[in-house]
Amino acid sequence: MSYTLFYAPGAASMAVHWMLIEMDLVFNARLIDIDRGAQKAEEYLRLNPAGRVPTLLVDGVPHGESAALLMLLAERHPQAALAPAVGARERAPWLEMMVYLANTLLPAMRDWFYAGVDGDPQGADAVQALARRRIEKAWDRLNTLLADDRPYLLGGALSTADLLAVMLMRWSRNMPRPATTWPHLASYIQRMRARPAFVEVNAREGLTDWSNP
Ligand SMILES: N[C@@H](CCC(=O)N[C@@H](CS)C(=O)NCC(=O)O)C(=O)O
Repeated sequence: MSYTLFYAPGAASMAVHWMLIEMDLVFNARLIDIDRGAQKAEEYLRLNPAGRVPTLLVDGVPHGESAALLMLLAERHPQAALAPAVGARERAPWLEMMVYLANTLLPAMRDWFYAGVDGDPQGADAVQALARRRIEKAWDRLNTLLADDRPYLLGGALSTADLLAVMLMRWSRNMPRPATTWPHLASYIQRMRARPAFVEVNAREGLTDWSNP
């Protein structure tokens, strides 16, 4: 099995990068400078027609979409146990959480950061206001879930949902109300940021602005 990840520091590729490290897999990492538009280069568009990161070459075949890549990796490496097995009690809540994060929270984040780029700049404020409301509703929901002191989103075991959620929580760090201001999210984030693989992905991506003191 061979993997090459095309990533940008702190971008939607981060959860995939983190998972590859968490699973201790051998992979290549290729930096795409999205600030300079490298995601729109013809060569990259052949791999990822949307012109976005991440792209993961799996045995030479390109695939995109962060949540799908996390689920695919979990399926290809069941021994890492980052997804509940088919038929397990936690399988349905895991599927539900992955789709919720990918389908509700991630697009709201995209709207928050790209309102004036993906849409009409004149309407950007209204798009951002709605995005903010959706994002904060998601933090309310996850905060309530974690109020029973479960260590991970699905209960007792780390899963791809944690990697995706924590990456998204990181993105809120400069928002008016960052995820860290919700009490149960704050302690969850603290625990997740202490994971050696999270520390390592930050180091490899050169990120220093959202780590534990
Ligand atoms: N739904 C996609 C979203 C990917 C995405 O929006 N990536 C951003 C970085 S976080 C990107 O590539 N931005 C550059 C651009 O849109 O030009 C996923 O989850 O993989």
